[in-house]
Amino acid sequence: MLYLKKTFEYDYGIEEADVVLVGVPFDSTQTGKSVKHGPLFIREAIRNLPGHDPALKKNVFEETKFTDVGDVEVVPGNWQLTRERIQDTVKSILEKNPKVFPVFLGGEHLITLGILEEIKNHTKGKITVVHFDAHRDLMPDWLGEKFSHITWAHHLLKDDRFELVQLGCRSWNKEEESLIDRVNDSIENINKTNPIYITIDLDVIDPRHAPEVGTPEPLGMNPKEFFDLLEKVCRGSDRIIGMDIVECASHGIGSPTALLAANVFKKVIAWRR
Ligand SMILES: [Mn+2]
Repeated sequence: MLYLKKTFEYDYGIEEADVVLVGVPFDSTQTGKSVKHGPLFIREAIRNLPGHDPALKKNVFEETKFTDVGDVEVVPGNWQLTRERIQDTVKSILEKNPKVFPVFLGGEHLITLGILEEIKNHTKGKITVVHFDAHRDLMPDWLGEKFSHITWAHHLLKDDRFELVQLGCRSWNKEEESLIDRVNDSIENINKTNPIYITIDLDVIDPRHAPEVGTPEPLGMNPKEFFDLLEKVCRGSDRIIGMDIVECASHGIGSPTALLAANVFKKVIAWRR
């Protein structure tokens, strides 16, 4: 008998899994607190979550086939090489199982760009990206650098395969304002037929509840408001094709921010169809 505790009690191969978990511990363009240990502490929080959800009257972890493939081996200080490795990893996963629901744990927000650049090659038509964040991340560059955690959404908007819905934003630079009219600000405006990818910067939640993030921003939502909004996007939807949870700057066990992230993971898996 092997007495081993993994992230999930049920660990399937990529080919047969419903959900694949991938860490992306990249933080080279981060300007605030380091977020490279986010995947480690979110995983630890997931490991300690009960699978049963009293509100939904089901055990989410028993009803879903999970696989945790580990972390992408990122190249510190080099986005282009890291981007290739993210894309190769996403490509391999989706070639093995086109129906699997990939969940990425960050790491800084720039990783979302690499993930989506590959996901679009495996998806038909436009993808609606529902982006929860205190910030818009629409800067054309940061200190002359075009690829940064606050420029990734600018790149995304230039690609007509994507439409962007930004929720919870409360802080941005003057340079970003010329692009705001190309972004939706309400879930009422979410396209009713497109596949949906969800990206969550944990700083969308108020720093009182999620203090360990790369760039905390006051006057955010409380967790209840956030989860209610997320539920409206996800509940009963068969259009959610992937998700990432980024900017987790946890540095220890029992981190409230990692615990919130773990609950986001569980709830979205439970709500989507
Ligand atoms: Mn942010």
